[in-house]
This record gives sequence, C-alpha cells and structure tokens, in this order.
Amino acid sequence: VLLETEVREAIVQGQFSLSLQPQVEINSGRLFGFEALLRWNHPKRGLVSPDEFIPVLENSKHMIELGYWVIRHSIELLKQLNEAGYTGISIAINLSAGQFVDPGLYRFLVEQAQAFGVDAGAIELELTERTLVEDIDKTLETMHKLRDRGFSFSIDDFGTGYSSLSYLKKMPVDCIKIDKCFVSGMLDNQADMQIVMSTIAMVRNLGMKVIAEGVENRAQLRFLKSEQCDLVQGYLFSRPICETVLMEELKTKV
Ligand code: G
Ligand code: G
Ligand code: NA
Ligand code: MN
Repeated sequence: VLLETEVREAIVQGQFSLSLQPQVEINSGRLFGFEALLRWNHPKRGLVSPDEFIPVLENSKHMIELGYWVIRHSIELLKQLNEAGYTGISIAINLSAGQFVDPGLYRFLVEQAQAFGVDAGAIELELTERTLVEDIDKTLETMHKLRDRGFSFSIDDFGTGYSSLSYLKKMPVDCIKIDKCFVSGMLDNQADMQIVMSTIAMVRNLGMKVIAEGVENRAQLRFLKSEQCDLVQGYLFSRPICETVLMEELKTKV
C-alpha cells in the first residue's frame, strides 16, 4: 500500500515528473497545446500510474502539495516551451476534486503564472464531472474567480461520471473532452457513435470547444473532422512524451 507520507519524500527526491501529450487542432493540424500527465518513478515499484496513487491521496494534504508541484512544474514547462519557440500554445493541468475546494488554489495559480511570466489564457484547467459534485458552490466560486483572471476550464472524461448537463449551463467552461471510451468504440458501435455526434453538436451549440480523446487511427480522425470536432488528442499523434525527452528534442530543433 502506498503511504500518503511517501509522497512528501518523493517530491523532495524528485521522483515525480510530467509526460506531455499533444492536443492538435483538427482542421489546421496546428499544435494547440499539451496535456500534462503526472508520472511517479518509485524507487522500488518503478513507474506508478496516477490511477493508482491519486485515489489514495485524494482529499489529503498530500494531494494538495503534489497538486501544487504539478501546477508549478507545468507552468515552468510551458515557459520553457515558449522560450524554445513554441509560442501561442497552452498547457492543460489536471485538477482533482480536493484541490478545487482548497482555499489556496486561486492564489497559487495566479502567483505561479505571474512568477513565470506566463499568460493565464494559456493555462487550461481540467476537471472531471466528479469534481463538480464535491462542493458545487465552492467549486463554482473558485472557477469564476479564476476565469476572471483569464484561466480556462475543460471538463475531462465527459460522459463517464455523474450527469452534469445541468452544471454545463452554470459553469464557466470553455471546453469539453469526450472520453476515449466513446471515441474508441464509435466506428463499431452505433450507441458510441451517436453519443460522440450529439456531444459534439451540443457542445458547439453551447459555444464551447470540443476535444476528442484517445484518437488512435485515421478513420476516427476523418469521422471527427466530418462532425466538426475542434481538437484531437491520442496515440495517432503522439503518446504522452516524457518531459526530459521532449526538451531534448526541442534543443536539437532550435
Ligand atoms: O496518462 P495516464 O495513465 O497517466 O493518466 C491516468 C489518469 O490520471 C487520467 O485520468 C489523468 O487525468 C489522471 N492524471 C494524470 N496526471 C494527473 C495530475 O497531475 N493530477 C490529477 N488529479 N490527475 C492526473
Ligand atoms: O483521464 P484522462 O483523460 O486525463 O486520461 C488520459 C489517459 O489516456 C492517460 O492515461 C493517457 O496516457 C491515455 N491516452 C492518451 N491517448 C490515448 C489513446 O490514444 N489511446 C488510449 N488507449 N489511451 C490514451
Ligand atoms: Na485529463
Ligand atoms: Mn480525459
């Protein structure tokens, strides 16, 4: 069992890193930005997936601390990417439910964006439907404050959690991410296809952007394009790339 206290030590020891997965504009093929995905290189267990440790840490002060590490490090990476010539791109940061009700989140985000000289508009905060049921009033308040400062919001894994159609109206959200379970099934399964098509249409009609996740082949890409999906993310373009590898690649390109 992973102990919560191991996290503190792991941050100090530099066992965490980020992998970055490109998000691509479907029409232009332009790089829109990267999603930052947390990796724990545990000395004994090897690479541990966030699916294993985030649920354990959720609602603990260790999650807040690790979340702060992810935020600071993601913004620093965006700054480095900008300096390497990747301008006009965004970084998407995953936030868990507990982080959203942390009274320090707003200030921390604003301070870090300022400290690194990064435009808040280039920072996309991803939350899941589960985040929204934690404390809807507190979450909405934090979101509105951050939105006023220029930050953007995406709803991740859309369609897999509690139905949030009523929240969609209330929430200052810029983008919806269609979960990969629908995308992977959509060309073989009529229900998945209908869900993808209606989600894209609904989200666009609400004036938001839509990202399809888990795009693995050209046929899926073609279909999403014909349905006027805005953005795509998935193995077809790239697997999540280890930050050190990405930075090395950039150096050789400059
Ligand atoms: O790449 P992948 O297997 O790592 O991601 C697994 C899950 O972990 C995904 O649901 C992803 O959203 C989540 N995740 C990845 N990084 C972070 C993070 O920094 N914070 C939170 N809260 N979740 C993350
Ligand atoms: O919950 P979230 O959507 O943030 O999770 C992203 C997860 O999906 C990560 O584990 C990431 O590695 C994985 N992922 C990204 N692209 C693909 C893909 O094309 N196919 C599959 N199967 N998984 C993907
Ligand atoms: Na995500
Ligand atoms: Mn997702």
